[in-house]
Amino acid sequence: MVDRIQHCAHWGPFTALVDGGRIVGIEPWPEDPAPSHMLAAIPDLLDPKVRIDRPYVREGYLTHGRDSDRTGRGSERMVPVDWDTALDLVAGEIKRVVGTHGNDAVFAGSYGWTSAGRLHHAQSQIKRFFNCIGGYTGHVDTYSVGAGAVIARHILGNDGYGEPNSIKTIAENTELLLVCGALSPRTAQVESGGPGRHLLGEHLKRLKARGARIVLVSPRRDDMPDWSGAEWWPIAPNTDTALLIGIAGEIVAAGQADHDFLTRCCSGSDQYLAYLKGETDGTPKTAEWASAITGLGAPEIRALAADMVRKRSFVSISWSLQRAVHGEQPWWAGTALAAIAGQLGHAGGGVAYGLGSVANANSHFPLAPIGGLSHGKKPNASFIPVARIADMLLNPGQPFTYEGKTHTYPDIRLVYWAGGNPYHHHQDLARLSTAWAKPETIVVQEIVWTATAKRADIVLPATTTLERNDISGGRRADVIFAMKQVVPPLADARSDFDIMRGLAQRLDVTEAFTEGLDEMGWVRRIYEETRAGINVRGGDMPPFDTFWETGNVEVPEVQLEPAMARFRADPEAHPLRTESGKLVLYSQTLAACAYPDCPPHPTWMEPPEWLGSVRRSDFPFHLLSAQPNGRLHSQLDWGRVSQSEKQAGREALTVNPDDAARLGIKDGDTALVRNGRGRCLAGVRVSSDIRPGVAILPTGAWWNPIETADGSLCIAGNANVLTLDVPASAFSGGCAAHTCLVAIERYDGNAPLPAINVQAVA
Ligand SMILES: Nc1nc2c(c(=O)[nH]1)N[C@H]1C(S)=C(S)[C@@H](COP(=O)(O)OP(=O)(O)OC[C@H]3O[C@@H](n4cnc5c(=O)[nH]c(N)nc54)[C@H](O)[C@@H]3O)O[C@H]1N2
Ligand SMILES: Nc1nc2c(c(=O)[nH]1)N[C@H]1C(S)=C(S)[C@@H](COP(=O)(O)OP(=O)(O)OC[C@H]3O[C@@H](n4cnc5c(=O)[nH]c(N)nc54)[C@H](O)[C@@H]3O)O[C@H]1N2
Ligand SMILES: [Mo]
Repeated sequence: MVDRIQHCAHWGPFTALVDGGRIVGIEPWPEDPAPSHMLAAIPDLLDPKVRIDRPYVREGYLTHGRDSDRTGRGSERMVPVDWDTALDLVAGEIKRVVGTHGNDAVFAGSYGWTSAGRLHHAQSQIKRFFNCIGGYTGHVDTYSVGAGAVIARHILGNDGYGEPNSIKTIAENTELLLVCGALSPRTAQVESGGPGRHLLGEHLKRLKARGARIVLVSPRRDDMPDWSGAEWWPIAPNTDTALLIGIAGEIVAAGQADHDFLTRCCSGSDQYLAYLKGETDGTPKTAEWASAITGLGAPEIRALAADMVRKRSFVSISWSLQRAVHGEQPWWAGTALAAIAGQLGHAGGGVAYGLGSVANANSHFPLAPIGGLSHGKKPNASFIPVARIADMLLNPGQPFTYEGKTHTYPDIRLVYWAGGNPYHHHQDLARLSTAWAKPETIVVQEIVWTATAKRADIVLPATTTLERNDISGGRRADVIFAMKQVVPPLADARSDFDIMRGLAQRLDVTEAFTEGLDEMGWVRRIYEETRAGINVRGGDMPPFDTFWETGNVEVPEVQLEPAMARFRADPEAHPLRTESGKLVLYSQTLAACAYPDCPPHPTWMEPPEWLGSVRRSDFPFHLLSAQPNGRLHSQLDWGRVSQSEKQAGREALTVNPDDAARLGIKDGDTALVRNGRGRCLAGVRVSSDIRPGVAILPTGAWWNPIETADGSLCIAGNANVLTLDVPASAFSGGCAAHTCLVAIERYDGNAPLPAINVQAVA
């Protein structure tokens, strides 16, 4: 008999077909018009070759504890132990570190996407646990949007997710859509907490059917679907700020700026307009000026400026643009452009960040108060901007800046990571490796033997989402799904909740941690909290038992407040939460900071590595480590979908045919990609969909370094051996992965193929 069991992943809802405890099929939810192709890899979550079957302790750590040789991480044998031994060891170490050095000495920021369920959400579980015992050093912001969220808070008064101009409103009203970055079903496949229906394609089709003009500004043509009919403007990476400023400068020079909006609704427009006119630096920001930086045509830029005023126009800026040095600037310059062009506050006009970057970004569903596991209150203040992890470990006691204030890095003795993979997500992995040897103890709670798990002292095996009960519900979710247990737990693996409960018992905080609830008790509570929140807003949802029985429930749609329209009509009555109550075009806060890398108005500044830089003679290519099409970051890299998109077992590197000819490489060859920070191998893919001088190596291939005569070489093609670990600016400290120059050559050596399925256990 085949059982049909409802579940949901980050890339969508599905029914698992189970026969005799084995998954024999995965069916997408029939109501999803565009299910993700990644669903096919779901059964690979249970692959015993990659799974951690029981707790392990690094041999040197088992013998010497915190006095062990920490450089042995990643190379020493991992010794299997039973759960009591592992949990006693972890609990004892937490007590020791907290008792001797205080809670700030524990880093439990534990960034990472883990699995979709809201209860077993690993980051929430460990934050809740550490809050029960006095706190931890955490992180603020995300790798996704570090620089962008910070600048948006200061110029718009929200984190940039709040702009209510939905993709539906755009599809219905916009006449000219300027897309900087991507607007692509590729990234819109996924949502933290699980998407419901994948609707981006349908909205784009409606926009196209209305005859809207779409301009795709991106180094790659496939950042929008072919059928969208977008014009492709192949910009040099990291130069969009110059384009957006140049367009604004042309509008101002043509006397077409919306002075009414600038005067009533913006603060500091005089200073910004002076910069555009060249009054402050002697350089008028013209189409020709922007053309020289971006590599785009000046006449086209000038014509686009006129069109942006004439039509109902919208600027869509991907999250990717701010994952770069000076990442604040493209968001700010795009917002300023929408203001100058007279578009903000009109339906289908304005600016949005990250449209399509994930499934529900700017979906037309409101920010439904979807429940989750409460973290509780954090008793201590210690934090870092998330992407400063290596910097923190390397520089205890040293100052760092964030949002205009100076703070001090804590002295971390214990790192506890659950549900994230820093050896995937962090930049400059060689630097991270140096930093990783600093803490006395590293605990990693994982489902599979990632590079991070292999470099832990104590490894705690978690069940996958398929082995436990949970509930979905992402930001702006349109549907919530029951995530029912599909198969029994693998070997000795335990759910994230069970593991943390085991630690809570050992630290005498069981009641505070569990509140007397078990797994299903918590799933029920999370649902009922969501239901209560939606009922308060006039919506209606069935009781829990009906939901669990049915397997899913629609989240009622609540009318969005047209906040920008209200603000435009009466800015005094509806002030923004900014320093002036208005849209900030010149920031007094930033003027006071006087950071050279984040000036008080949108400004073009050369990044340290880009196609216009002098370093280009040694490293001629701008590397973009975009999100992979066939997996979520590093998750399921071993799975059938991710593997099918590789080139001869290594991550595929896409380059332009002219570049390939010059380098003497062709489809299927192996390339050596290198710079001063690291080296990796990749499979060559040649495509005219990419701008010359740019190479794309999707992020997330499992780091697989080997030692060679020329130093360390990642044979799998992990882009983060090459990327730059610097803050986007002193203001945000955001991740700057997309600022990176490399050299590429043909590789004729005999390095082995990546062996992803090899356990770290001797
Ligand atoms: N070069 C470059 N680097 C980047 C980016 C880029 O664009 N370029 N993007 C950045 C961005 S935006 C992000 S969000 C980060 C993503 O970085 P991460 O979120 O760290 O990446 P994931 O691969 O999703 O890591 C999640 C980990 O959780 C584990 N896991 C899955 N389910 C469970 C579970 O139920 N329990 C536990 N305990 N563990 C589980 C998975 O095996 C995996 O190792 O990467 C960043 N890094
Ligand atoms: N399939 C899949 N989807 C995902 C993820 C995944 O791992 N897999 N990860 C999810 C996560 S956590 C996040 S945060 C989002 C990220 O969403 P994004 O940041 O939007 O995704 P990226 O793929 O990094 O970048 C999108 C495109 O931006 C373009 N780009 C990069 N730099 C520049 C630039 O300087 N100028 C211009 N004009 N274009 C540039 C690149 O061509 C790239 O294809 O994606 C989410 N969606
Ligand atoms: Mo992200």
